[in-house]
Amino acid sequence: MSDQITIVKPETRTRARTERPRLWKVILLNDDFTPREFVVKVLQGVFRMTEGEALGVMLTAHRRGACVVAVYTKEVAETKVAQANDRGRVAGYPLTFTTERES
Ligand code: TYC
Repeated sequence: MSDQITIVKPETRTRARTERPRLWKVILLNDDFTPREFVVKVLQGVFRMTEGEALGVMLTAHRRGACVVAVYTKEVAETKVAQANDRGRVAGYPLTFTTERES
């Protein structure tokens, strides 16, 4: 029995891919200089909030120091943070948004 051939069957089983993309929080930081109305306008313009939603987020950041604005995939979060911070800088305000990974 020296001519035995081993037949290897290809492994065809695949594993289900159930991983979801990681999400990133966009966080608004309070400061003492940016006017409230300006913060509301930026939240409406960049984050597509209604005036009521934007007011709520602005007031939470004002009172507590920071507020989570929304969660997005990394690229969208970074783009929105850059757009929002640019609006503040162009207008001469220190308005700051940051992003951090969720969990
Ligand atoms: N604290 C600011 C003021 O009193 C308003 C403000 C609110 C600024 C929220 C930034 O994230 C902010 N004019």
